[in-house]
Amino acid sequence: MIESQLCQLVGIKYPIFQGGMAWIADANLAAAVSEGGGLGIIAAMNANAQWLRQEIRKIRTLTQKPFGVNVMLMSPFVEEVAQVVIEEKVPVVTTGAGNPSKYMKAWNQAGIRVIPVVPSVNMARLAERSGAAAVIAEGGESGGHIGELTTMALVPQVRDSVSIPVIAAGGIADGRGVAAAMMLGACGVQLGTRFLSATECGIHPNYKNKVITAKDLDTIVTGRRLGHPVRQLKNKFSRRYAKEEYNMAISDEELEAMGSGALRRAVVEGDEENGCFLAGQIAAMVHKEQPAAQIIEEIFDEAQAVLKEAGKWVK
Ligand code: TUI
Repeated sequence: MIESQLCQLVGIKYPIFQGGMAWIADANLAAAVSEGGGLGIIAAMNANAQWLRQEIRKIRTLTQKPFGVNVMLMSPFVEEVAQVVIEEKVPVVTTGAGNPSKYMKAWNQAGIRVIPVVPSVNMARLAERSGAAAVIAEGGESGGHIGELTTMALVPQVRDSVSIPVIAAGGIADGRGVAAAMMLGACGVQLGTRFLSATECGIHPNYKNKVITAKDLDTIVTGRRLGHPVRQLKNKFSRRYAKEEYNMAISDEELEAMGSGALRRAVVEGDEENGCFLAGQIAAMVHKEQPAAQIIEEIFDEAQAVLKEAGKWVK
């Protein structure tokens, strides 16, 4: 058994969070992860209060265990979503793609444990000062919107800069990654891409298949020109977008419009040509579809074996 302060902090068996993946992390996936002993997280993404409230009420019919909501701070509905998590008494809120400071006081007063995703030491310090219970240090190996630093560089620097618990994310697929994250000073991990292959993950079969068959060099980062770099699988859409980013005859607005609706086309329609298939660099380490609970158990069996074995280096 791996004992971690993160388990006590949020009331879970294994110190693992499921990333709040837009269009993907709904009540079904989050409930399966929570039932499996991790923390399932519903992604509020760009959805409105009504959708989020419905998903929160749904997860409560599927599991009694703790769960979280990820608030994407660039959402046009962020204000109403920030209110819904209070009204619905969500136990844990993670945030992404921005600075959550302005919401922290109200969330803390409502008894919510707030755990922001941070891409830098400065953001980690700011999160601690404004009342975060922990931070998720996410390296650029991950899928979706990413920062500049790798997990290997970011996690120990964040660990040295704050006294709240640090959760590692980005580039972690299995027990070896969990063990490595703990060596870097993390007390737990957040995984996104690995859960794309969960049986309970409702993405289009084409999406699952693309992840399962991906190879090491199959992801690409686009969106740097607009200041929002995003890691996704290579396909016709991402290659065209990458090319147009360097085409100064195309305006920022036209570039923005090219990306609009692309994630939905991937998740819902499985459109292999025109969809945006967000995934991290470890997609190549995802081999088969299996229940979320089995994924978690497999990862922690391996992490335990690796951590035990690690002691053998010291003579
Ligand atoms: O948020 C994510 N991953 C995401 S969000 C998303 S939806 C989206 N799509 C296109 C552009 C933007 C968003 C898809 N994937 N991960 C957590 C994360 N947060 N990664 C990086 C950050 C982050 C970045 C800047 C957190 C804070 C931050 O602060 C900057 C500032 O100064 O406010």
